[in-house]
Amino acid sequence: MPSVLITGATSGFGKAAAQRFAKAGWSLILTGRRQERLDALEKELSQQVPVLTIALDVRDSDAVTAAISGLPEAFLPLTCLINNAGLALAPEPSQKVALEDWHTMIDTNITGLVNVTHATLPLLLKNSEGASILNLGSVAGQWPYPGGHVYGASKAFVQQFSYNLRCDLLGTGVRVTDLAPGMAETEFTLVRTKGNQEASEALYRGTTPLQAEDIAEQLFYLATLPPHININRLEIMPVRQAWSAFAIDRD
Ligand code: NDP
Ligand code: 8X3
Repeated sequence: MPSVLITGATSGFGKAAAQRFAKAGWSLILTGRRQERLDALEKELSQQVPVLTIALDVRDSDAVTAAISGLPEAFLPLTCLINNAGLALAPEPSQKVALEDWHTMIDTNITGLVNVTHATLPLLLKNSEGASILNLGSVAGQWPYPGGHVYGASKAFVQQFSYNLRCDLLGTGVRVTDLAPGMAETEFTLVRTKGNQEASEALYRGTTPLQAEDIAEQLFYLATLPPHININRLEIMPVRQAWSAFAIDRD
């Protein structure tokens, strides 16, 4: 039975991915910080497949290493890592942002992803043919926009780290993908606005954003491709989202 480790499984893409992989019979290792949500997911999905939940902050490298090195044999070897835990903060311009918010994004989206990848690589290499690392990047990693500052830069890191990992893993059979979604309706904007429900609803109102299940479907597709195929980067937007013109400062 293949197994997948998902970070940030308590909400959005991670939760939908847990449900999608469970539907296909995969064993699940689900992590996130919110214990009660992990408990609810375990209750829901353990009727279908083996589920192990671990309350884990990806920023804590010692905790990440201890949790992953202590995974029970029943969940090994690992077939897929989904590096999904992440967040944006402070939609304001750079000059108005608290430094702490920048640090939180770097610590989570970059350091956290690196922590989990480093701890997990030996487990993926044990079952390397057809194994996958699926990293949640973003369109913000490639395309700039106002208020994107450190969030976009952290996702540019995810893209380049994914590509560089591929270079090192050549010959092992382990695939690496930077999955880069555009606007998707999850708790992402609620987190970004620090709990502003109205701002979150307003962003998605009157349009058709991606849903968490759309991304979960892409993750499952990537993880189950024939083992000789590596999709390096998969960028996906809603049809009702596109780029805009350059902004010009005028007198
Ligand atoms: P959600 O806010 O719905 O989910 C984010 C998940 O990340 C939660 O499960 C949260 O769990 C977890 N998380 C956040 N910080 C930490 C941490 N320090 N340690 C462990 N887990 C953490 O957002 P999405 O599902 O939308 O986002 C998932 C990923 O997709 C992120 O990396 C995001 O940047 C990316 N993305 C999102 C897009 C969107 O428009 N929604 C588009 C492109 C990319 P908990 O709080 O329980 O720890
Ligand atoms: C999240 C998508 O467009 O808000 O990564 O940057 S966007």
